[in-house]
This record gives sequence, C-alpha cells and structure tokens, in this order.
Amino acid sequence: MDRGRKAIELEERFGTRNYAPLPVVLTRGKGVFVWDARGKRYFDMLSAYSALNQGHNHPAIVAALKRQLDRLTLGSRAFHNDRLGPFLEKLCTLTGMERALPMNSGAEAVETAIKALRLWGYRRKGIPEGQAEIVVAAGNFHGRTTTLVGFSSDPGSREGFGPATPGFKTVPYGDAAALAAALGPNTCGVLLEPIQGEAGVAIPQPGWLKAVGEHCRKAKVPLCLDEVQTGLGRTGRMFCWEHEGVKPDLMTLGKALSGGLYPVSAVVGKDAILGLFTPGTHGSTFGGNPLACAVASAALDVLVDEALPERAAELGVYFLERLGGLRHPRIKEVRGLGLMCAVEFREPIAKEFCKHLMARGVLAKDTHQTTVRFAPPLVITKVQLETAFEAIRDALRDL
Ligand code: IF1
Repeated sequence: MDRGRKAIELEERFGTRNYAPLPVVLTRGKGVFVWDARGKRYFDMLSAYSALNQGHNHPAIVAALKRQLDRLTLGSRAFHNDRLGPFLEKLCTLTGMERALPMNSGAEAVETAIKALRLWGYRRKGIPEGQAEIVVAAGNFHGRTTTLVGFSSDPGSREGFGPATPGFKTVPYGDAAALAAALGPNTCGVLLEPIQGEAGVAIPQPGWLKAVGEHCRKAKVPLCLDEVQTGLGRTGRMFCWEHEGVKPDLMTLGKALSGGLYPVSAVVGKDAILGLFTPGTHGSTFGGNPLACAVASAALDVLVDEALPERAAELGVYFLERLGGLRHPRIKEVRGLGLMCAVEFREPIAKEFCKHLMARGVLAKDTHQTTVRFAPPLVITKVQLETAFEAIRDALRDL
C-alpha cells in the first residue's frame, strides 16, 4: 500500500470526521506548488485559506524561524522576551494602529476583539453589566469557538453546539441602513468581514463599508473588521478596508501573519479600546512567543519587500478577466477582488469540479456546493497564473 493511501486510512481510523478533504495527500510545498505522496505536482489555489499569501516555505520566513529555533521559542508572558516589542512596533506601524495584542488562531483574535469591545462598552460607554451587544452580519465566518459559532447563520457550524452566547445581533450583510437601525444604547461594537470568505467570497456593493464607517462614527460605536482572511495583501491592498478608506477602530489578523509556518494572530487597534486591558484580564500561553514574533515579523517583511498587495491587485484584474471569459452553461457568476476569486455554478457541482481540477493539477476548495474559490499564493507569477488558468479551463471541459 502506498504512503498516501496509508496516511488517509490512519486519518479515517484515528481522527475525528470534522473534515471531508479531497483525496490528495500533501507531502511537500514550495512557493505556489505542493506535491502529493506520489510526487505529482499541483498549483495550490487555496493557499490554506489565504494563510500562505507569501507562498509555501518562503525562504526568508523559514530562515527566521530556524534562527529563532536555536535561541528561544517560548518564555510565556510572565517574562519579557526580546522579540515581542520589536514585532508589536512593526505590526502597529504597518497597520497604522496604536496597540496590538498577539494571540495564536484567528478565532482567538476575534474572541479577543469581542472581549475588548465589551470592555469598552462597560468601562467607557457605561452599558449596564451583562447588557453589551455586538452587531454582526448574516453569513459571517469568524471561527469555531462556541461563542463564534453561536452567532453563525450557517446551521452546519452552529447546530448542536448551543446554548449560544448572548449579546449578538445579526443584520443582513451588505445593508448599511439595517446596520444603522440595529445600533442602540447597549451596542458596544460592530464586527464585520469586509468580504465574506466562507459565504463564497461575498463582495458587498461599493460604498457599503464607507456607509457602515459613517454610521459607526455618528453613533460612537467602535467598528471591528475581521481581516483574518482578507488582510495582508489578499484583496490587492494590504488591508481590504483600504479600498474604501474606512479604517476600523479594531482589526483582527491571522493566517498570513505567519506566512503559513506557525499559528500567529493578533488584534490591533486604538489605545482607547485595547488600552483597557489590565494585567490578568486576558492572555495566552503561546500568544506573543518569540518564535511566533520572529516568524510573523519576517512574514510581514516579505509582504512589503515583495510588494505582494500590489501584485495581488495587478494579477487579480488579469485573473478575473480570464475567469470572466470562461463560457460555460453551468457557470452563473465569476467574482473577486485582488486574488480572492470565486466561480459560482448554477448547480451543486463545486466538489465535482474540484476533483476535475485536482486531476488537472490544481487544488481548490468548494463551498456551499455551488462555489469554488481561487486564492493562489500572492507570489504567483503571471506565467504561472496563466498555466493554472488553462488547467481550470480544461477541468471545466471535463465537467
Ligand atoms: C476551517 C472558511 C476560509 C476567517 C475569518 C476568522 C477565522 C477565519 C474571516 C478563524 C477562518 C477558515 C478556517 C477554516 C476554513 C476557513 C474559511 F471557509 F470557513 F471561511 F478561510 F474561507 N475570521 N477561516 O475566515 O481563523 O481560527 O481558523 O485561525 O477549516 O475552519 P482560525
């Protein structure tokens, strides 16, 4: 039995069945490519849900990790470490924010932001204890913790895991007026994705985020944008909010913050909010560890040094044009911003299409049965993107 087959069998025998992966076993990655156990090469058009914006095993990030591995990996926040301060400075400079709080997963960053918003609501706005409310959008995806799935509108994420944490009010996504109407005396924050990833790359109408920003400012309610997936270059700007110039009061980051080497996340934002945490009110054993800081610091440098947001903007226009030129009776729509793209079918054939893509050497992921997302590492070249596009076009003919 080959190595790949064996690995799948062990996973099925000993793992929990919380995923249904495509039948490919990855063993190696480099840049935009991954190789399976048989040595077949694929374009990675998922990039681990945009955690690999810098590409697989980016040499500069790998080198930073190796250097730090031989020095100090973890000290806990009970002590200072020499990497944390410089990393926080870099992160605040890049984001234009006043403070940062490092965590590990994206979900933890969002949880941290929720705590920060509530703290602001009680300490600054004077909301009665236990009454704070956060306005969220239908179709959201912020992570898998009990609180986060509790306000998910996706039954698959939510059902069976209640009771839901109270204190969240859901409004339709992309509807600024509905959001404005939901803001009240007990609202301590608004939490939104600038583009919804899990919803299948849902891109709101131009002007929506600007209107949201204005409503929040008028109502004096902090706006928190979850840029875990859209941030760090993916949509053609360093942060997706830059497209409309709506700088949030808080922002969550994760995924590409480490270039895919290691889980690193963070909340960044205003001192008026993050400054409210005091010793003992929040923390994490691994959050802000020196290995994470070294890796994330190098990952941010790569985004800037290789101008990856600019590359995403340029190649995104090209790729979307190519995808838009695909003529197929079962394609309903093609959409995207930067290198965050999706093809939507009229029928539930997304998974089947992903299998054809796989056979043609392209790995992509379906969502909601009708959508396939294409989000290659931002280091992809135009020639590579064209090659991947041709494979996508051929896979479409196989359907
Ligand atoms: C899975 C989706 C992508 C996120 C935003 C926070 C998190 C995520 C905007 C939490 C995570 C993931 C996790 C992954 C699937 C995935 C995903 F399809 F579900 F929506 F990327 F498109 N905020 N997104 O997108 O980050 O705790 O996972 O580090 O398998 O659950 P995390």
